[in-house]
Amino acid sequence: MSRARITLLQPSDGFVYAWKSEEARRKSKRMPLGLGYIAAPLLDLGHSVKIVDAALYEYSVEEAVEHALANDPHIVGITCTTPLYGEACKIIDLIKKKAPGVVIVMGGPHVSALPRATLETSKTDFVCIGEGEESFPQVVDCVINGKDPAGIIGIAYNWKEQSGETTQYRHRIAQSKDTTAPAIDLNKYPVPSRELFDYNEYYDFSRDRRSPQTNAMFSRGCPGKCAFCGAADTLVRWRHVDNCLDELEHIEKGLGIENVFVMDDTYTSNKKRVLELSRGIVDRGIKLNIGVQLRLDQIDEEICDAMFESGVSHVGPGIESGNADIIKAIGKGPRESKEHMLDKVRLLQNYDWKLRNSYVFGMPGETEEQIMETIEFAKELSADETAFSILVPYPDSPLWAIAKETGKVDDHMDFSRFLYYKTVGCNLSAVSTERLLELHEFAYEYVGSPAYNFDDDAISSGNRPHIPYLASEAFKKHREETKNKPREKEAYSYDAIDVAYEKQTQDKQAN
Ligand code: B12
Ligand code: SF4
Repeated sequence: MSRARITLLQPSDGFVYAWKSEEARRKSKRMPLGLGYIAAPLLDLGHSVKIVDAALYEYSVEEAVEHALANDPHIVGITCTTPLYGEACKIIDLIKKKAPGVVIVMGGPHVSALPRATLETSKTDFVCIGEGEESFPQVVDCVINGKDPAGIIGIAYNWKEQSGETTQYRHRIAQSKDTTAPAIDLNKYPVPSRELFDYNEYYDFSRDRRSPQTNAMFSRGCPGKCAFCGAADTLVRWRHVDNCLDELEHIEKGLGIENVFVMDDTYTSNKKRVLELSRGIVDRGIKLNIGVQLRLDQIDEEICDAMFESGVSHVGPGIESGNADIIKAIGKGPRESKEHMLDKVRLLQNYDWKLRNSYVFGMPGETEEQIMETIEFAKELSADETAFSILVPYPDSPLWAIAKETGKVDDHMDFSRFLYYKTVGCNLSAVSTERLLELHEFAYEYVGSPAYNFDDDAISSGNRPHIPYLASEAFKKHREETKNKPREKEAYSYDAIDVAYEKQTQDKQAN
């Protein structure tokens, strides 16, 4: 295969966080992991890859294009969430004007959900639908060697008078269970190429870390069924434990980064797995501040002990609502009652880690009383950080279809207001848009928890310095207090998930 010069670009998201101070914006940028993942196999094939993270430096369209074209690329690949679609289109227009020969490939959540509309409303040549590790190198091969793209799984294209959409396609990183193409094997592909990024420039202010942090992803997919989420009810695939531990070791020892946020949709989807991973981190002497997102119905004391011992310093459960009907409508599952959530949050509060509870309002038909119940519940639960989002029916979520039926959204609309905070992209609730925004402000004021990233002072409370966890006094004390306590008989199990994990583990041993 001939060598290609490729630029991978994330458009600027400055407008998404316009309400934050410049300093807070600058310090809460995160590495676009998806670009790192698709860069790695390209490098292995000998292509040259340059990253332009216009979001990190808040480049204007002109600046982004200047950086993107600086290495005279054959191809520019652009990642795109829904609100960034308009910005991405402007960048593409300017590239096509300045360098018409450059081939554009789009990927990411938004275009994976709406590939056809993307071809209709942008000047992109290709859309990679879903995971790009396998399809993108094949597209590069077609472009460089003038091949026919028709056989590539998971693409749509309008390229050189050829157009088409492959019938077999992949969903984004969350594979639908009835996917028509086999899900990619996560262990086959290299870890993200962090070295291509200005990896020391990514901080996570919300976790009070003034030192760099990076993201990692150990599994893809989620067994949950939340109506507003693109990952709902998807095939869960795990990377092998050793593979994840190697990556963590490289982050700590190779790159000298102390903070990692594991972006798995639910870190706790399988208990045995969490215990193995945690034990591995401790046994290898990896000392990192680790952040995870979890579901309350998947945790018990044993899991929490193991996570804490392994360096987990930030946990983020999705509580979502304090109203029983809304909890049900969201699809949280039979075990997520208010009582149960209260119990589990109290369990999490036994540990010296930072707890960030998140909530969402604006479900279809949700009333002001129901929203107020959520706000009261958030106050009762309390947390180091509380985040309230305003629901957006993203095109990859189950709610998109409902919003479409009501005529409130369509595939060709302006998506720049599809944001979680301070904006109502599409109001499906029973409350006026103005009132929703007022309730959102009120929620932060009333709960009194440091608002998630809302201003610099709020963020700096609840600090927890970097500590060697095994030696931590707090941990020793916790261990001492709990060691003789009978274990909670918590037989949490998503049977199908546990079976799937066993199968993947056995497959690894067989290979
Ligand atoms: C970390 C994260 C953030 C971080 C960092 C975002 C970033 N720059 O990466 C922060 C906190 C800043 C953030 C902000 C927002 N986020 Co966010 N975020 C995530 C999260 C949890 C992980 C992202 C990730 O690393 N995924 C792992 C990688 C491997 O997946 P990936 O990026 O999709 O990449 C794969 C494929 O899509 C494809 N691909 C991606 N790009 C490209 C490009 C090319 C050329 C090709 C060929 C292929 C390709 O190949 C990759 C490898 O398989 C996801 C949920 C999730 N599980 O993905 C939500 C998610 C991406 N976020 C979401 C949203 C809505 C937002 C916000 C709009 C929220 C807001 N504030 O209003 C903003 C938008 C900011 C932005 N820059 O777009 C939605 C997007 C839904 C949608 N339809 O767009 C998601 C999916 C969550 C959800 N389920 O609702 N987010
Ligand atoms: S919101 Fe969280 S728990 Fe619910 S489906 Fe999405 S990733 Fe899973």
